[in-house]
Amino acid sequence: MSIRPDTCPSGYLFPLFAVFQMKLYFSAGSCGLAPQIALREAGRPFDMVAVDFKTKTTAEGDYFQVTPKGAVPALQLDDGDVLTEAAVILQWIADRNPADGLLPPFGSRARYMALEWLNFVATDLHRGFAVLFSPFLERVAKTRFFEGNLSSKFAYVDEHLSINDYVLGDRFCVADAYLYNVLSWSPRVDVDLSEHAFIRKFMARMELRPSVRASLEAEGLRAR
Ligand SMILES: N[C@@H](CCC(=O)N[C@@H](CS)C(=O)NCC(=O)O)C(=O)O
Repeated sequence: MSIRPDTCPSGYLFPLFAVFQMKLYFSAGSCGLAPQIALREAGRPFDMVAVDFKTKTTAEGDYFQVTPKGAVPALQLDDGDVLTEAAVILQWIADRNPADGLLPPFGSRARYMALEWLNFVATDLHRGFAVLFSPFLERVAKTRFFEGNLSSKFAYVDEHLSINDYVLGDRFCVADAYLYNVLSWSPRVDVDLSEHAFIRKFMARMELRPSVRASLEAEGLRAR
């Protein structure tokens, strides 16, 4: 938390707690969609700041000043601190708004199931998609990577969703927002979801949520 010494009108020094509206740094169609969905689920006010990947700038200036990683998402908190890493931002949003049930309670078995999913989406699916988006790899290498490394993961997700509406069963959590976010990239990298009926149903189910619809609209995107 940032505490800024300041002077009150009567001349005494006292700490002022700087309070800002949260800011979500994003780029349309990127992994900033999931935190945006979570913020809307939590009903938290926030501003959105678009990042230009090519120049690493925003309307405010140099994006490296916000995060030296230069990647989105980044969430500037209401005390001015900046949080990065999608899976961590999602946990922060959920934990700051416990009444919304965006993650199960600390210590519960269900919480660790949700964290398993967050980690799986981040390290297997998100990273896997990053390979498919890479400008440094030929199409043939990407196809081999998909077949060797990713297709079994899609099959796992599809099977799980065949008996669960959301990753935890019948209740939404922030891992669903992240899962939806990365799976929505499939058409952009020619991943064919036609064989994954339950993934497609999950995507359609997610797109019925007002938080998802509003987030897509805010990024100028359309439901599939
Ligand atoms: N480890 C980060 C990775 C974030 C990431 O890969 N962001 C991508 C968009 S989905 C990005 O900013 N790419 C542009 C760049 O790195 O220049 C996280 O999980 O949040």
